[in-house]
Amino acid sequence: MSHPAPARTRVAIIGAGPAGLLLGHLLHRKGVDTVILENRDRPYVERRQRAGILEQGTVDVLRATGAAAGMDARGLPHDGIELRFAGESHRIDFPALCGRSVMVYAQTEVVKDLIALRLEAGAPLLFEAEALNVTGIEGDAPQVRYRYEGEEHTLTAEYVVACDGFHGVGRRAVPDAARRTFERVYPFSWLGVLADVPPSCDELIYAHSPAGFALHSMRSPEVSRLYVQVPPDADLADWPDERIWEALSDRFALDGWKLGTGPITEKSVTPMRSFVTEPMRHGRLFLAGDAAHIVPPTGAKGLNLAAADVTLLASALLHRFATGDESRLDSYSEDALARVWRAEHFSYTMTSLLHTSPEDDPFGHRLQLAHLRYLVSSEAAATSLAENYTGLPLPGLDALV
Ligand code: FAS
Ligand code: PHB
Repeated sequence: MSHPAPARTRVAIIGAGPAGLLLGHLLHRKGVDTVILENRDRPYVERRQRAGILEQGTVDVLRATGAAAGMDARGLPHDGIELRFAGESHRIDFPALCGRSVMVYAQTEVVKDLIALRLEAGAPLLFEAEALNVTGIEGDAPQVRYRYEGEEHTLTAEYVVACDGFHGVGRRAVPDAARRTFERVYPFSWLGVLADVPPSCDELIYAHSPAGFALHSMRSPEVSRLYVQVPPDADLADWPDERIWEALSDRFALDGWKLGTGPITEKSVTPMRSFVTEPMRHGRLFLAGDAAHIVPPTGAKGLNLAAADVTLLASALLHRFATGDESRLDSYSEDALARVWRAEHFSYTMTSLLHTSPEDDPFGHRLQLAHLRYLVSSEAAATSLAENYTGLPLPGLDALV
């Protein structure tokens, strides 16, 4: 059933990924009028394979705001990860090191849960509604022009939040003179697969090998999620299932351990980049999630950064609507970027540590092994990894409960 094309709201949200859906949920449950515009259809958004790890903070905000039923029923709590290199395997014990853990619960499930909540609440969520541009952001009634059901419409709001990902239109509404971008593109990609085979491990395995990086994750006791480092321009046609399993087995190699294989049901190649745009606000336009920043997925930060952005922004908007005070909105960009750059550094460090790069040389390889050996032999080094991987406590959560 199509939704009438709304013309006015308090907060216009572009994008129904984790950022837009969670922001809409956090505001709607506090009685704030929002509209979410999503240019894809519901099946596409719900089946897009992406992240798999929720930080402690993301788990907390879903639980604290009534969006955790699916996660608590089907999520897999994980207390550690394995680092595998040079024929050795070492566990990083999160609770022992930093008192926090993570949850394995796919982004697809988080998105499905938040869409179901929004539709049950009857809050406006328009699929196949493409935002074309954002104007008036330096005034007090910004507008989103969008195409929906073959016609163009205008949505006027008090605030616009671009949660429209790396390729969205929101970021481009910030004047070039006001925008600074920072980027690093890596000389490799990840080939990710979903396979109908029980995971060969209880917790995630991050493997460093001379042939390249590999990651063994999972989606359930029956479904494995695995990644293998490939050249940046890798073509899936060159990677039949047999070659993928062979590369994974080789890179996880460990005496007495065998990788279970099975039917691959989905495969895709994801390029690797680090990207940040500053500031994350211009006038009445705010940026959140991948619209503002991208991290290489080695640190499992992308989805969790999006959740942190919108938790901070939702509490700032609620404070503004309740008191008229704009100070928290004024500090949103600076506060969010502090967390973004911490996550950028951690993701960059994990990526540089674990991947072999074409120009690598024996010296670089030895540095990686020395770093890995330090991580598994020093409590201080392992604590730093555990703190960053499980994530820092979410800002602004108390105001949302
Ligand atoms: P999203 O990109 O998820 O959502 C943006 C939404 O806006 C989309 O639904 C899009 O259709 C919509 N949109 C775009 N333009 C629009 C317009 N003009 N009008 C209306 N709607 C519009 N992170 C991890 O932590 N681990 C991983 O393994 C991992 N793997 C990834 C694999 C891929 C291929 C990609 C692209 C990302 C991956 N990420 C991973 C990062 C990913 O999880 C993001 O961080 C997360 O999706 C961010 O959520 P959003 O900011 O909501 O952006
Ligand atoms: C995943 O399960 O998709 C996943 C887990 C950890 C990562 C990246 C992806 O670092």
